Amino acid sequence: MNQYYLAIDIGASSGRHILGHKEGERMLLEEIHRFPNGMTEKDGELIWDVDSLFAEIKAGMEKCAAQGKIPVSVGIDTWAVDFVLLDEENKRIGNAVAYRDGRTKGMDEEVYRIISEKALYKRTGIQKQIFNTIYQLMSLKKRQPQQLAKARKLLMIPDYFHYLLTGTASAEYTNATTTQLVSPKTKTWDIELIKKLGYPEEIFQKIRTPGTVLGSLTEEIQKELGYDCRVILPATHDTGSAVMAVPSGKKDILYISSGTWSLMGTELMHADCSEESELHNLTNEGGYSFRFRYLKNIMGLWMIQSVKKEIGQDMDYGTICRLASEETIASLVDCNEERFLAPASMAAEVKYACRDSGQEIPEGIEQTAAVIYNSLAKCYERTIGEIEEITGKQYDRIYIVGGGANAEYLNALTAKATNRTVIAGPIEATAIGNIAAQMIAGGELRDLKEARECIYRSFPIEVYEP
Ligand code: LFR
Repeated sequence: MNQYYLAIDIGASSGRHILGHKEGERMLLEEIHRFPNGMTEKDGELIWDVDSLFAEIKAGMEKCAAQGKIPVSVGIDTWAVDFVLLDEENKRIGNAVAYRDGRTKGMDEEVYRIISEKALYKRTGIQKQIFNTIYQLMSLKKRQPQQLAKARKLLMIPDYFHYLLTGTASAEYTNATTTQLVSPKTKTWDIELIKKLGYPEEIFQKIRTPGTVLGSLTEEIQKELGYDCRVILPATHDTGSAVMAVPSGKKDILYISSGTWSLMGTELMHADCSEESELHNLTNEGGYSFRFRYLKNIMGLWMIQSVKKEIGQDMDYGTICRLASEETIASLVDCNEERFLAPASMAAEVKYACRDSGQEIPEGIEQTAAVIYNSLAKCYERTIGEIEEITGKQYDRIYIVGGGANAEYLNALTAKATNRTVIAGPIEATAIGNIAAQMIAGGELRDLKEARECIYRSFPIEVYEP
């Protein structure tokens, strides 16, 4: 009998249930359920529909049983930084506001009135992103203090779903670090910082590391699904899970976790909270077994996803890549400018950026996509330079994992722009990393190194030479 482990991986644009099991030395996957996700507008806010998402979570879990493949354990990962607040009856307060919502505008200044930007970086090692939880909470404190006053629990999105499944509230470590309220030294909430900012310290739950068995399903959920299984925490931050699935057992790896965002970086055993690191806006996100993901957020395929959505036709990413590859437009934009975070129209914003910098203005999806892909590759090149400078190490290859690893044109451009070998795959890295954490906890894999070697053996990769 196979032992199945269920990863529920929900990204900003879609979610999926993937069952994994081991056959000899290899890991095998089966996709059980897939569903769309996206931000919607409600009460003038950009929000995630967490009720529908939870219904999808259960629907996928039901499908496992219908196929006779009841998992021994399940774990959920999602994007980072977003959260919900629960009141004393454990009812949700307000919307699950999405990080691209404009509520954090100006909240950086409010935070820096209390603690300087430099001191904050030194203390947390987390890069400034205007959407970090710390700024979202400041917006609540300033504009909706009644919500904070009523709150008894703060749960990050995956913690919330795990809570609905088990009735146990916790704060999974890798995702908690993205709040910018965790100390990379003590690896727990920086209570002094939290108090200083005037956030209610009692709403922050006990931090637990990936691999923790959170519990079994509540009786109510068991009745609904017709079975019980254990909930085991993976790295609930999707990027944390994706980086676990980099197919290499080596120590110094350079990766891009490519999806809605391109997260480019390496792993460190100790956080680098130096001024130089801050200057480059590099971050030290908490990872599996207390490794740090030392990386930079690059705007990524969100830019392509957005222009694709705007043209409103059914054009697949393969076609967009092919059309872009036939263009010769040389204009480049700085993908990391805040203007691309949530523009009214991405295609228009790319045009404006080209116009503002006196370059050729792209026309049509083909040229717009060409500008975006080339700009991303350029940004990767710059970022490698920064990381090599700071770590003093040299990386001769780039591992691209996640959904974006199938953007062949971008992979080829990346190899060329960076003059490095690109190794692309696995595409389902996030779900694979999630499953790996469960398999390690379940004793089917020894540790992360063995998991990565198993992943290397199990999934196809594509190699691009410069
Ligand atoms: C990727 C990701 C990034 C995080 C961004 C916002 O899906 O989790 O790591 O910076 O989304 O949460």
